[in-house]
Amino acid sequence: MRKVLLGVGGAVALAVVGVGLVAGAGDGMLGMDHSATTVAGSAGATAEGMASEDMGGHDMSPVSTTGVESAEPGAEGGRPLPGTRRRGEKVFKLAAAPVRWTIGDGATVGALAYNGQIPGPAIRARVGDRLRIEVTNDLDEPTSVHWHGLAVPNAMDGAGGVTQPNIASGETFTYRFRVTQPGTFFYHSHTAADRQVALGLSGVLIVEGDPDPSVAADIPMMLQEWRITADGNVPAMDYDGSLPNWFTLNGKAYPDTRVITVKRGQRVRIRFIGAGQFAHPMHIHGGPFRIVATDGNPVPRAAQLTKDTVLVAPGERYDVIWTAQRAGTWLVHCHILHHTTNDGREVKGGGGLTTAIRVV
Ligand SMILES: [Cu+2]
Repeated sequence: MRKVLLGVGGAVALAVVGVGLVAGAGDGMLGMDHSATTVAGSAGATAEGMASEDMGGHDMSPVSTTGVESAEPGAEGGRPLPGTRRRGEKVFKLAAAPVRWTIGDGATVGALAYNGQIPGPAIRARVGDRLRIEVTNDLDEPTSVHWHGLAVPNAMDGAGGVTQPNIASGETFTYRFRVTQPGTFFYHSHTAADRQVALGLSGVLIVEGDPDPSVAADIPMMLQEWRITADGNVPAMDYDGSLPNWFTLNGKAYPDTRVITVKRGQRVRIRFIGAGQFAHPMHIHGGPFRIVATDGNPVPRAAQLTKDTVLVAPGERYDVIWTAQRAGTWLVHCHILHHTTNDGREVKGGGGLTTAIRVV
């Protein structure tokens, strides 16, 4: 009886570009209901060296929450990461550490996070930027960071144990590379990735090209899955007995996901990011969208598909442009409908991978 698979998650929010995007958090039907329960907790041991169950070698131990700080109440993940300029480089700092993270709908879990956020902070750069990203490992286990989709020098690729030694607990590794392609990317752990990514270690990375003035809102949507048990947060994996029971969009489960507000006629760019280990057919109500980029590569106009559902597999990114045609509240959700529940329950008309675009 094996279980396997990873889960992951992270979702990001934000990036509100341009005019007219009000991005009202949780008003109306998406009101927050922070009633309660702490789901995780537990387990005093540290993650490192914890004897895991015999799951074919996967370390299925829960994230320890002993002595772990909580993110500030109401905190969202994927907040823009401030950078500084130093000698021609854009300098960013990431620190991986455990955190107590409120997924929403009453669930708070122990998770592994960059800078205390799920998903990690959003790194935004421009084509041509030289990046210097200093990664500090404040976990009890080794880690590394891979820049998913970016063409970087091999030594900067972050494949722990392959292109670099793992970053030991307490140490810092500096990644330096130049970004040359505009598009939607993400970063994630590449050490014990089955476990660390599933427990939260990923974040959005966007390389901006020329701005598109016709887009009123630019919203990354990071899709992640979680397995929350009585023992705490354990890695969700695609195998029997390890399947996820919670799903997050930018680190939150509906009804605690962020609603996007735009005006009629405005266009929204949504950047779906499959950060987890499960495929999600993402569907938008109220009219079709055009797929303008896949995996960080622009799609030539003549080849752009117009659809209302796009299957976002693990590791994939789809940038879609949706035009607000009619006033109202239009749902955005995964069409594997188990993924729109919270531990099997539907709350306020949805759950998990559900949010909405409110057109005013
Ligand atoms: Cu799904």
